[in-house]
Amino acid sequence: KVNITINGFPVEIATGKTILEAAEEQGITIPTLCHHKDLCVAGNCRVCVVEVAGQNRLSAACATPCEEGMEILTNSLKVRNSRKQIIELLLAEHNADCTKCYRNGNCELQTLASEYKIMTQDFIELVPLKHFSIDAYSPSIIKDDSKCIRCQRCVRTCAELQGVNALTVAHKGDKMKITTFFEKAMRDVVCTNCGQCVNHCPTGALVERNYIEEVWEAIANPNKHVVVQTAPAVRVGLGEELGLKPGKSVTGKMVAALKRLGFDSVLDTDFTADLTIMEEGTELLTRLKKALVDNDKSVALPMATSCSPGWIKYIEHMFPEHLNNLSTCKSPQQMFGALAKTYYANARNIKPEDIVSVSIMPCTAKKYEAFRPEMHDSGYRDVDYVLTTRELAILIKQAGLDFNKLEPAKYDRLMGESSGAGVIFGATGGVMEAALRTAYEIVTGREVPFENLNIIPVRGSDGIREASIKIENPVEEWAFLDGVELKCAVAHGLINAKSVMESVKAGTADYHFIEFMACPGGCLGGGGQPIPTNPEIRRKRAEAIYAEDEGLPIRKSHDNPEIKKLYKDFLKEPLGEVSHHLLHTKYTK
Ligand code: HC0
Repeated sequence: KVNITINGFPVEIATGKTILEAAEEQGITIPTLCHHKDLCVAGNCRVCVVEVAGQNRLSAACATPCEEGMEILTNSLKVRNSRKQIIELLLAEHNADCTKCYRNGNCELQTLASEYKIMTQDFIELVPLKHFSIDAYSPSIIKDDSKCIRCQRCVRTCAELQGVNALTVAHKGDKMKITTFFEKAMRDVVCTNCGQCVNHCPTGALVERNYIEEVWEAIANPNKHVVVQTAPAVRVGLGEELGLKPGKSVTGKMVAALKRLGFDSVLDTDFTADLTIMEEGTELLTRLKKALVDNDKSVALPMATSCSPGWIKYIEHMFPEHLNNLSTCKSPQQMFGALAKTYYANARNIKPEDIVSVSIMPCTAKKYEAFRPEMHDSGYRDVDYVLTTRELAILIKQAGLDFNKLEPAKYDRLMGESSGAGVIFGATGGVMEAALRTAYEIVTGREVPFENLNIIPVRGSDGIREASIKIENPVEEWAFLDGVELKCAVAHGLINAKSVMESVKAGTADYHFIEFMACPGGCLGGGGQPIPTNPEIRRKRAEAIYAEDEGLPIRKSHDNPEIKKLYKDFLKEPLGEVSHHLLHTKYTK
């Protein structure tokens, strides 16, 4: 411990804490721009400066550790004037057209300008705004350099969290900018569309491409039947955009809001998450049989999950020689889309061309996924528009709905029922846990004991986690698995995916099955979730997801009655002909 004073008050602080952390512990906010709890310290914006007695220069609170006897002033005249000058300088080279900015109302620079009451302009506009470019070619992300304050959070996010390095710093001085390889469009570089740069950007320099007007138009068109699906993680994020504290699940109110917005049918991606388990679980067991019984050397193991589109794009770019390791299952979003314009259309007697399929996702890469050429197996584009959790909140606000006053409603039927296993897809490790719940029962013919339904080793926030389950006394069909130790791994955040894939490539990973999610925390930390994000917020969202699972009467995908009906009436069997056509694909890039 060290003893210091902050603004004259003596406090005891754990050794190694920075001034920024010490102040936060004392309930004092020091403004920051380049600093982010997910990232290493950069110390380049200087907005967090504080005065330390005995030192001539101001110190960056984010980069200065507390030392015994330090006397710190976080709010002296000198500190305030310095911060004010830094904010003014940033504004002088920032396109401060705030009313026309997508981040209007949730911009860290705007908030600081408001708090420090920057009402005048003492500096000339340093760089004419017309020199800046807008990259709007990506289906997921818009990059507007005129809004960039060069804090480099995006660059560090892309490198430190994702290991992708699609963004970099080019040039020096007033020409310095954040750009890509050869200044190409984001669409044309290794960007995975994950949107973590969007989540970590303090301003409107990186935002999602929004499809709000397109969806309003579809809803207003009397000739269109607009179905909407909601991803598992949206229900534990949406409340934050609407003024609630992190960690509150708002499933029922969200469904009620979607009905009020005018969607014709409100359905659930969790339903196709359950379906994914049926298909992917069967695929894993089939691969194991081929490898272990038939000794088929062409079978790619470990099998990797394929539902995170940022992860898919990552493996296409970085480990293309391992594309066969991917499950052939489409993601639940795309399975839903393919079924909406076939199974659902038939059952409701609606022409598929009259259906507009909208999905609400915590993810920006889902926008890209929906546009992929593989995703037209219904004969149409399977998913027409993808909105993020943030965009849904905008719809709700534009419609003037008082979210808190809405009576919770239930999803519509046919593709709206889900199990707890479908819900936990939204957290890292959830797909693995859901798969294990079902695979255990298929292989052993015995029910997972209730007290073992929570498969704790695959939960948590460590970037890479491992679990193994020894199979004992399987049913006759799976007798070859008797005594086999099924080895699994979970990785979230592409930097962790990278290290797992390096061991797969080196032949040192003896796993059978690996869950990969592009974003830290899994989808609940997705690039389309409410801003801000940090480890604490993600932990709360995860708690809400697991609580929702525990509260549901059905917690295993194969027990979902609508899934049973789907197989009976339409698909017939997992990995059958119809499934093969609609629900599976092959990535070949
Ligand atoms: Fe996910 Fe999904 S769980 S990728 O993380 O599998 O985005 O929430 O919707 O598709 O279900 C995201 C979340 C999904 C899909 C599901 C999977």
